[in-house]
This record gives sequence, structure tokens and C-alpha cells, in this order.
Amino acid sequence: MIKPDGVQRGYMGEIISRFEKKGMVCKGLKTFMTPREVAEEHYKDLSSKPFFGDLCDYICSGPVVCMVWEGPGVVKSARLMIGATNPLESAPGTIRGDLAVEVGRNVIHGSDSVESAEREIALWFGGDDELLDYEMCIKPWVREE
Ligand code: RTP
Repeated sequence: MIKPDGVQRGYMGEIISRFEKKGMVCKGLKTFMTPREVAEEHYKDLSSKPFFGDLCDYICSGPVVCMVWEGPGVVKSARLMIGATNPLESAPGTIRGDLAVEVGRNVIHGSDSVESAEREIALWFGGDDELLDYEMCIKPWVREE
């Protein structure tokens, strides 16, 4: 998910492009104004943290871009592309390492496991009608499978 700072700074295209270039396939994408209860549910594991309220306020403060990307090892690969939570500790070349400087404005969220991804897709997307089931024309000279 591209967070409000990523949208406001005009990084939608840049971020989507990185996932496309990596070879991931987009199965869902929408702009979205986050209801407070969705933000609180999404970050419920952080509810005891002192920054929880500000984090939820922030996520709800402007449009986000929700995305579902598919591909081999996509969760692990996306986390590597996104970089460390704190942009000052994110390697150059990662999204946060290149585009952000503050932990509370780190431009993107990525699911940390397949189980989290399934939970988050169910939370952020309104059902299967918002997701596409299709195959790219990926031939054997592009993918091994
Ligand atoms: P995300 O869920 O957004 O992909 O981030 P993450 O897994 O890398 O990090 P997580 O620990 O789940 O934290 C979620 C978001 O909370 C904000 N945060 N602020 N002020 C702070 O010390 C602090 N720590 C975390 C960040 O925006 C982080 O992405």
C-alpha cells in the first residue's frame, strides 16, 4: 500500500513501476480513503505503541493506493524492495532508502508474510470482485515455471 505521503509526493507511478519492473503481476489496485476502523484493525498489533494513534490518524489523512501483487516469492521480494521500516536504515536502491527519511512517513507498507497478506487483502479489498484473476502472457523464456 502506498501511504498518504507517497501519494502526496507524486510517487504512485514510481512505486508501481518498480513492482512491474521486478516482474510482479498486479491483481488489484485502487485509491482509497481509509476509514479509521480499517486503520486500527490493520495496525492492531501495534495498538500498545505510543505512536499508534498518530499512525492511524496519518493513514486516514489522505488517499492511499491499495495493491495486490503476485509473483514468485512476492512477499519476501517486496519486503526487500521496500527496505527497512526506518528509512535512515534502508539501503539505497530500496523504495524507502531512495524516497523517504522519516519512520512515520516511510511512503509504503508491505505485508510481512503470506498470512498477513491474506488478512490484509480481506481487510482492504471489498471481495473477489475487486481482484482480477488473469494470467499475463509470460512465456517460458521469461519465467521458469
Ligand atoms: P509497515 O507495516 O508500514 O510496512 O511497516 P513495517 O512492517 O516495516 O513496520 P511496523 O513495525 O509494522 O510499523 C508499522 C508502521 O508504523 C510506523 N512506525 N512508527 N515512531 C516509530 O517509532 C514508529 N515505528 C513504526 C511506521 O510508519 C511503520 O511503517
